Amino acid sequence: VQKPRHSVGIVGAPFNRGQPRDGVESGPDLIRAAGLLQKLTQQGCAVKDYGNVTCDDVPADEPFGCVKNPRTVGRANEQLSHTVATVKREGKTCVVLGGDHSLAIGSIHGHASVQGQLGVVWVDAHADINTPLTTPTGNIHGQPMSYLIHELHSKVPVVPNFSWIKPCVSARDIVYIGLRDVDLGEHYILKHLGIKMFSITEVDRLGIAKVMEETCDHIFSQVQKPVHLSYDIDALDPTVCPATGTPVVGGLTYREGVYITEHICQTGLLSAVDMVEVNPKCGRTDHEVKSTVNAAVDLILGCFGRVREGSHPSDYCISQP
Ligand code: 4U7
Ligand code: MN
Ligand code: MN
Ligand code: MN
Repeated sequence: VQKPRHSVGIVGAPFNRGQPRDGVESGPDLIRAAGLLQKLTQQGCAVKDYGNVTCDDVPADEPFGCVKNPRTVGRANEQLSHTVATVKREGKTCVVLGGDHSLAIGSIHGHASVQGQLGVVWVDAHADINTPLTTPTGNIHGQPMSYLIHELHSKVPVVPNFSWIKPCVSARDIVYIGLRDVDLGEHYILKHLGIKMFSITEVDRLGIAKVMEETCDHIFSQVQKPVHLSYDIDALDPTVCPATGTPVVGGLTYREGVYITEHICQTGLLSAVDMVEVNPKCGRTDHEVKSTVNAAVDLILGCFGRVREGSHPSDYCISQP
């Protein structure tokens, strides 16, 4: 009997109150229905499904300033933080299936509560670093990083049901990949804090292989640390992944997207993954939904040892004539 290559814990986070569109709450079950657990098992992983975290609406959830659904999003993330902490304490690599990207608050918080200092690789068309004061939309899926970064603590007011959150990530431990729709306030924050980013322009200039080398050089420059990969499906081009709430033209190719996961897997330090913003109701056809869900599955498989050249078990023998 071979030792499993990876021990994986799956958590569904069907959050949808971090943004205005219906449908994103179906992401976890759709990704499971596309065979994620079976495929991970086939490629030699030990997989445990922790089910879905509940995210019931808090009644009379009035906006806080312009921040929408604060109590619902805050409470759901507190639950998720506890669940992710459990998965990490059980020694597994945690995969959180979204749901909108507000779930990164609970996912990263819970991860850091067990592992301490993390490297965060954020793959997205967007920076999701608006504060409750800079947000142009009030949607919390555009804000998760602002609640988590030590250096922004004094700039972020305490939102109702967010008082449990302790900033747990340092600006120098973050790398962004794929950015192409960044708000004014976000760009100021990124530059002011000197956060490492590879916008889609740098992906064009350097190529994805160099981007990933430099990403790992940056994340591991002082010490090796566990990596949290937060993957927004809208990082990929909308021709590949159209079924998402905030598509932006000119994104990563499927191949670049998968290469990111293969490279992070190779470090041996991947400790948690978020796969977020798959929204079947934003697909115009069944084909668009399938293409988006299948890409999400392939990205997760790439995180856990799938290589495109193919592979074989170490005890494999070909038959003799
Ligand atoms: B996603 C936006 F203004 N920046 O804050 C905002 F453009 O998780 C979009 O990356 C956020 O999909 C997108 O609402 C959030 C907007
Ligand atoms: Mn608590
Ligand atoms: Mn995005
Ligand atoms: Mn995002």
